[in-house]
Amino acid sequence: MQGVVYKSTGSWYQVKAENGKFYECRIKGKFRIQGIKSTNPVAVGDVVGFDVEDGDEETGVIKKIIERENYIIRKSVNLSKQTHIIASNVDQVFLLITLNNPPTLTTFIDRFLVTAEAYDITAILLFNKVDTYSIEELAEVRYLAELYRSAGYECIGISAKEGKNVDKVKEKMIGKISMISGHSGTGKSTLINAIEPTLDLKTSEISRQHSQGQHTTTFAEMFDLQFDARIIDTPGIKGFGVVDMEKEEIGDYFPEFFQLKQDCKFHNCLHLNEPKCAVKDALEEGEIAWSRYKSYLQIMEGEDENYRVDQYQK
Ligand SMILES: Nc1nc2c(ncn2[C@@H]2O[C@H](COP(=O)(O)OP(=O)(O)OP(=O)(O)O)[C@@H](O)[C@H]2O)c(=O)[nH]1
Ligand SMILES: [Mg+2]
Ligand SMILES: [Zn+2]
Repeated sequence: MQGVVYKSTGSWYQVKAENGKFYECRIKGKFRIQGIKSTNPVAVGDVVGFDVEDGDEETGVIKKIIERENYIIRKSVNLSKQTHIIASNVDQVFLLITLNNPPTLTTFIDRFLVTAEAYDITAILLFNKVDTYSIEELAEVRYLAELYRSAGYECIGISAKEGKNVDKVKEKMIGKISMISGHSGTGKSTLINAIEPTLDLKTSEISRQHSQGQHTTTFAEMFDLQFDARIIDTPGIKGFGVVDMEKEEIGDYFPEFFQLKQDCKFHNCLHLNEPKCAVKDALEEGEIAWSRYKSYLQIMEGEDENYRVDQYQK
């Protein structure tokens, strides 16, 4: 039978078959596909072929994974440097961003966006918790939204809790598989509940002491919504390590750099110290955000994102 993985807990996979029925599946033996070394061989969103186990109508064994159209993969930022596929075969990803409670740094946003670009997945930025911000903080949100709009991304200010602009987000989800991502505590599950209250997903307050989320959602899970849409809730991610990219390709995953590349003197310009570089000129002119360029340098140097960048420096 063929089905789609809706949830993975590491050893068990919940697979929805074409007949609409769910099966608890395992995998047998070692799975290594497309040469990706990841901690999870099978990810939510994977289309899999599986056999129903003898004498049992509810369990099965996954035999193969149909080639993925795309996937979002990250490298953990701790010493293990393991790679993990967050989800596959998604049409778009919504990145939830909060200014504080918890803070989301531009370096994190940029790494996430680079990965989405690399796998050709549309990313939409949702600035959540707008109900909690002061006038100054709202100005900061506006500044960031403008920055990312000029880089080519759609940005929406929302309040998952109060429902502000949730309809706009919902509209974008029609007919698609959307993945929701962001740090723990940014409101991913709250947003999904606002879109589909019957799901009643678990949410928890962020820790007051550390302004961090509590990692309430522990496994990625896909849900069918009552309107024609599917959504994947994911556990909060701490850091986002970019997986194996060639230095020459990284600049192409910054859309505003890529657009200017043809005006650089050298066609293979890395926008570092080359003469007559259109990207560096635009940076000098203030047309490219300094924070974006800093993120670019960090990724080029293979630095991890904890290496602090003055994110609002212009
Ligand atoms: N004021 C306000 N609080 C919000 C908003 N969205 C979410 N929250 C709160 O933020 C806290 C964290 O929300 P969750 O939905 O659990 O966050 P999450 O991103 O799913 O977190 P993890 O599952 O840990 O990754 C909860 O206390 C929510 O009520 C919002 O728009 N405004
Ligand atoms: Mg959650
Ligand atoms: Zn250049």
